[in-house]
Amino acid sequence: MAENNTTRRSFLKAGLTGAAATIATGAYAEGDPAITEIQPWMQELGEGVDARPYGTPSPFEKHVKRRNVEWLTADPVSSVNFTPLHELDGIITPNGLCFERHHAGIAEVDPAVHRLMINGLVEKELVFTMQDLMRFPRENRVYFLECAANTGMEWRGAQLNGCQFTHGMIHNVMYTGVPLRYILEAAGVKPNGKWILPEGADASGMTRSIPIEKALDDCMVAFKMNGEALRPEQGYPVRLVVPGWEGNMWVKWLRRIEVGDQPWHHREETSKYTDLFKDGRARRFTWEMDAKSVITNPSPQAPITHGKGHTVITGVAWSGRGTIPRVDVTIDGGKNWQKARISGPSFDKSMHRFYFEFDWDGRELLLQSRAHDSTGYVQPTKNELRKVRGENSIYHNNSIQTWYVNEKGVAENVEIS
Ligand SMILES: Nc1nc2c(c(=O)[nH]1)N[C@H]1C(S)=C(S)[C@@H](COP(=O)(O)O)O[C@H]1N2
Ligand SMILES: [Mo]
Repeated sequence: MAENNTTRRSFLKAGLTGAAATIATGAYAEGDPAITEIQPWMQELGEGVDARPYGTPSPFEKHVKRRNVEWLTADPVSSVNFTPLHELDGIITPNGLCFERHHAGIAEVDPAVHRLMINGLVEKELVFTMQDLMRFPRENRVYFLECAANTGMEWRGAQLNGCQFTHGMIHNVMYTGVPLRYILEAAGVKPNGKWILPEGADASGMTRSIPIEKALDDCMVAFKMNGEALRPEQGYPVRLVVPGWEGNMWVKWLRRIEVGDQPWHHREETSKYTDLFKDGRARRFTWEMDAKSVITNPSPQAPITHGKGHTVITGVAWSGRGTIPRVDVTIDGGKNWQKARISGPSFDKSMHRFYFEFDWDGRELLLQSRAHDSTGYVQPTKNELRKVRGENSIYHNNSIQTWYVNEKGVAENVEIS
């Protein structure tokens, strides 16, 4: 076995060296019209600067969009769509492509009449306008938001064919906002104030109990995403940011924060967002998102179309407990693992981008990635996770994903035991 590993490793290494030559040469095809013909866009003037006051992507990028799975939810206003992870690179999710999860549709809130109230166990109950919020010191931080139900349809077997659908309930955004601590300090939390209850201004009036330690640690009241105002889909004009914790707690259209001495045990933290064990007991208050990763290319929606030879594997990794110092990749279903290359900023509780380049011999592949986070935690296999948590869950499936790639480069969602 050890010998087999070594042979395989040195083979892959040789592949990498060979690949460098492939990158350097783009083959010239005699008479290629893309070279010899003058294209239409070179023959006429383009549009002027007044044509696109707010820019949108090229019409050739129309396929890059959020998608939903029709059978998954009964009605689009209480539904979810998915980030097209296989179309993205780097670590930032563009605003128009951030997945959406609404319990009562998109609230279209007028910021002029929107207020944020702080009440309950505070010295002084306060009501802020948007302008009041802007007068606190602001911070800029990049965080992922992952719905606890991301990958939830995969517990019992491989189901959805594409990383957009299996892993697309996540986005990674730079938020501008006010540390929640400043706002709570302005109101003065009483000594028995141990929990907060943020509430949304949409028709669902969503609420979640959050321990005061988290509220005073790194939570933010955010009004900008990636530099511009939050999109209505993401909670315009203001949302709560709860770094590293499940998406459900990131209350959108934030209108009120109540301070209390115990959790409220509302719907979203009792019947929902709890995991049922085999023996009927439930695992609840599962706030932190465990380390996870997925290969986004190749994947079922992004097959290998260039044939064998130099091939780039890429994907994303994240952890609710810190950074991702290491990601491993295997192309043979876990027999041999190699370190991937992480490129781009490594922020706390933010997405990381990894790459793995290799020389594909055209044979079938079983692709997997495995994240290690800064606490030393390693992403589990599906069976390891099932052993601990059973199969009743929807939430917190952070197990290793497998893509099978056939000789033609077509990829499929599979499970290996
Ligand atoms: N007010 C309000 N906040 C909400 C929700 C909601 O329906 N209403 N959905 C929650 C859930 S379940 C998730 S996963 C995230 C989704 O955030 P996004 O729409 O920006 O992706 O918002 C959370 N905050
Ligand atoms: Mo969610």
